[in-house]
Amino acid sequence: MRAFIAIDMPDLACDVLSKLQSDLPTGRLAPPDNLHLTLAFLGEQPVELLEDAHAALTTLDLPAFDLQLAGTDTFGGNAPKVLFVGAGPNPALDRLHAKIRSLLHGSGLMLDRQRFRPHVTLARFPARVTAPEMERLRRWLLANADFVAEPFRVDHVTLYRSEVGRGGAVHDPLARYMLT
Ligand code: 2AM
Repeated sequence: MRAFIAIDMPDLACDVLSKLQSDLPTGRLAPPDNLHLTLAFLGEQPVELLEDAHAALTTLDLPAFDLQLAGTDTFGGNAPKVLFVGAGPNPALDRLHAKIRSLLHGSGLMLDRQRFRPHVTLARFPARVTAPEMERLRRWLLANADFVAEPFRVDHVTLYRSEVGRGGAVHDPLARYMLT
C-alpha cells in the first residue's frame, strides 16, 4: 500500500489556495480536496509494516501549533516539476516532522534521507514546459512571491493511503493522530 503522513488544509486555507491556483497560467492543478503538507512519504509498504507504523504513531504526543503558509516557489530548477506554497520558519513543525520520522524508524520503516522542505503542492508540470509557459509562470511567481496566508491551528496529522490512477492520485484517510 502506498502511504504518506500529512497535515490537512482546513477549509479556509483550501479556499485561499484554490484562489491562488485559479490564475495559474500553466500546469496540472492539485484538486482542492487533495491539498496537504506532507510530513513523511512512506511509499509502497506491506500492510503489516503500516500497522506497526500506525501503532507507533498512536504514541505521538506533541502540542498543537499554528502554521502559516507563505511564499511560492517551484521544485526542479530550470525544468520545474512542482509549484508550491511554502511555510514560514516553524520550530513546532520541524519537531513534529522529526518526531514522526523517529517513530516511523522505531517501527522498522526506513525513509529516504531528504531535507524537509515543508510545502503544499499547488500544481505539477509536464516534462516539457514551453518557453511562453515558462515566462507566464515566472511572472506568476513574481506576482505571488509575497503570498502570506492566515495562520491556522494544526491539531492532528493524518495517515493517508494514496492510489495513483489515470485520473490522478486519490487520497484516503486511514488514521488520524491528535496533537494536544
Ligand atoms: P508533493 O506534494 O511534493 O508532490 C502523496 O503522494 C504525497 O507524497 C505528495 O504530497 C507528494 O509530495 C509526496 N510524495 C510523493 N512521492 C514522493 C517521493 N518519492 N518522495 C517524497 N515525497 C513524495
